[in-house]
Amino acid sequence: APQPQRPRLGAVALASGAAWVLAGNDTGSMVTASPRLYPHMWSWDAAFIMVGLAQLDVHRAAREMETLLGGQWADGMIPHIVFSDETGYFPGPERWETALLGEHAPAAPHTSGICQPPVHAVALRKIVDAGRRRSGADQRRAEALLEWAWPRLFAWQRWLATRRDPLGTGLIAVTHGWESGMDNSPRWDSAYAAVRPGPDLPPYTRKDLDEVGDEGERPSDAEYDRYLWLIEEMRRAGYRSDEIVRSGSFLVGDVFMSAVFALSCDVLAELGEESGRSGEQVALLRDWAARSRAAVAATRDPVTGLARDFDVRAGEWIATPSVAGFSPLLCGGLEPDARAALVATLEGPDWTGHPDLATGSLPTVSPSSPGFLPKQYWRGPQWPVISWLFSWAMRRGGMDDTAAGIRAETLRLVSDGTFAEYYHPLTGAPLGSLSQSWTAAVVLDWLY
Ligand code: 2M8
Repeated sequence: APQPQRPRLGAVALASGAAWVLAGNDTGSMVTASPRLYPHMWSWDAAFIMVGLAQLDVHRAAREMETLLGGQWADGMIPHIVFSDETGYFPGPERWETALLGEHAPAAPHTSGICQPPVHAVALRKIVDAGRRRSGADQRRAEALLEWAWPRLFAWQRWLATRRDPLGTGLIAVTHGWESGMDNSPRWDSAYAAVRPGPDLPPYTRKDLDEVGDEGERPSDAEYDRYLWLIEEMRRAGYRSDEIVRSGSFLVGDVFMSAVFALSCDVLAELGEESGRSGEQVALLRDWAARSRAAVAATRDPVTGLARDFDVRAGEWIATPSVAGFSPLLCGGLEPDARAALVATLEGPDWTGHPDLATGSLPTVSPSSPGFLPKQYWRGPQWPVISWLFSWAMRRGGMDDTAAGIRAETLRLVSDGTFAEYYHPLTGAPLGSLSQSWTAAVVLDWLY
């Protein structure tokens, strides 16, 4: 396989570089997702950033959680963006206008009106563990954060369980591809084909293309029209989640979101048990976890064994394979044979064992798949943060060897020291934004 040509950094230099990236993106109260492309706080980026910060500075990590939850809506939703004062991103607060139109949105800070995958309980776990390991003031800060954040994260999980389970099965639905975190994954192509932007879509100018030189690394204009149209629908529905789930043009049971939800319910329940939280709330978390775990397992394609999304509007399974197919490995729930088969697929020649890959980090789409586009955002590139999440969850689930392999191969990928948003799977070239915070953060966790 062709090897990346850039000089490689050793662990000490790599960890220093990662810490430097986080420091450079830190406004004091938030570490923005990246320096120019994303100068705000993104919900699931922030959680991964906390995982990295926890290794360096428990107090700073706790502060990050407080900033994020400072944008939480009154109904429990954690919005996908908490805006800084920067103007360099579209759609910004003036396009969303959540404080004006949405009854649950805070007046300040400015927030978007959709959500992202609920990885936040994992971040809280990491901060608490780091604090307890260090003891003293770090431990006190972490315990105080646990006390303060637990009910807020419980409210967030409850919002997903009650507002986003339209089929009543535990399969958590997204109302916009951005909510999945995997914006333009081929997973969403069929559902987006049914989204028809109206002639009254207010005009707009993209800003992302100013920051990423090669537009082939970003979603297309046709995709953006659909992203903006869904926001227009939400604005007109006053950001009422019941109305959006009832009538929005896009509603998909997201198997990856559901697996992350189940995982986080369990992690939050454990934290609750350790800190003497109400048995009733802990029991609810366990119930939601069990329900979503079963729902995730039930999505598997009978032939490939890969988990699938369900297009609620069309009433059909989405057959397009992607990294989300491995979602059962995040939350458990498979019989041993089925789990072993799914791990074998992950390590096999269509995925991390594909002979053309520069490193065995997890690609977002299989290089064997017709939808594979090696530099196109969520259509093939390797995202270190996705590999981190699978590695962390698989280690937790007892799949240590696979977890260690993903870690080692992804560290090899990122040892060029660019901390790119995503990487070309066949060459290892950095793509998208450089100095992306969540890439730096997960590298720090891996090296500590
Ligand atoms: C990307 O998404 C934003 C929209 O939310 C964008 O393209 O403008 C995605 O990779 C998403 O998962 C991520 O949270 C965000 C910030 O890194 O960028």
